[in-house]
Amino acid sequence: MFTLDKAARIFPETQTADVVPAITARFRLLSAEDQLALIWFAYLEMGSTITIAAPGAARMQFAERTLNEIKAMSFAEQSQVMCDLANRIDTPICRTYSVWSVNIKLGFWYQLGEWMAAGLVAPIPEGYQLSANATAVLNSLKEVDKGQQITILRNFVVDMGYDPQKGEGQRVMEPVVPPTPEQLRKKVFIEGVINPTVNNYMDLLNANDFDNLIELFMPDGALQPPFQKPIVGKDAILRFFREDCQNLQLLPERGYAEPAEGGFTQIKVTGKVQTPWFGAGVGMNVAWRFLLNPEGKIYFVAIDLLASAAELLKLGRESA
Ligand code: ECH
Ligand code: GLY
Ligand code: GLY
Ligand code: GLY
Repeated sequence: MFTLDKAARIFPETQTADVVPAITARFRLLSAEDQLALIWFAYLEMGSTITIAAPGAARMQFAERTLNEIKAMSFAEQSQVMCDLANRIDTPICRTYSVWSVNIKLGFWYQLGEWMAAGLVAPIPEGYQLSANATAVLNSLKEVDKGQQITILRNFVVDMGYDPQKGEGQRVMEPVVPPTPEQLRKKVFIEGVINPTVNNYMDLLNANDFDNLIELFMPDGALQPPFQKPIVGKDAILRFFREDCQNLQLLPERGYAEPAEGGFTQIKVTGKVQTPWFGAGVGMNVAWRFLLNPEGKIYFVAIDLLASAAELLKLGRESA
């Protein structure tokens, strides 16, 4: 029978974007000053080719008090706060930051970036020279595709702050948007796969219909986001959907299904995903690797960020 470990190894030839954890690890070894300057330079450069959407008010209300506190500080104090966040020091602001959902963290930095550009928050010192290592990391970052770049940038932001509970505590998240009304929903078409569970998964996630989406999973089912450990059990997966998965756009293109042992079915689908932060400006190349039980419920699904666009065409055994 399948265990979670075994399920995670279906379609083993799927090539994921290993550059993402590799660059993230090299980044972590840099000084806080280098980290902040590197992100600033990367962000400026990316801004010339892709547009980031301003976070909405519903999201920003949670960071507002901390942002105003920072805005009222001297430049020296502001720089200290930013370095503390990067160094993951135990301070009140670092603790507050750590309980925010990913999107609130991103919104917080989005605002600080705007204020840095406007001269209201301490800028990266003019003429700041990155160390040789930091320059090398920045150059590596510039070479990867946009979907990989924004994933790396997001990792940097997620990693900051000080969390005494190591992710186990209650999270501060923005309100959950209502699901898209039935008549406005669109349906995906996946070449090569006709499977109601997989199609419903895509359509319900695209409609922010998390309460129905979660019913596609087995009670002990698991979902593995890119470069993360599986999230196990319906409660935890539903929490993740509500907290991290609003307004995503899943654009599956093609797939391949085959029987697995015990009456299970394994299905690999490839396509693109858009985040509301960048919309159609960045299409991330992804694979979904589903393992369904004989009743068609999801025992396991992994979402992988692919190494390259060529991976979109690698599906079943015949292409291996
Ligand atoms: C400044 C300098 C000082 C330091 C910092 C700065 C600001 C940086 C800013 C960065 C903003 C970055 C952003 C990144 C957003 C990335 C979003 C990504 C989303 C990926 C989503 C995926 C979804 C996949 C999934 C699918 C499923 O089927 C199930 C669920 C799920 C410059 C001031 C820090 C402002 C906004 C990468 C792949 C498909 C797994 C979610
Ligand atoms: N040939 C199965 C796989 O993609 O790994
Ligand atoms: N947005 C959640 C993830 O990509 O892991
Ligand atoms: N405005 C970006 C987002 O909603 O995630």
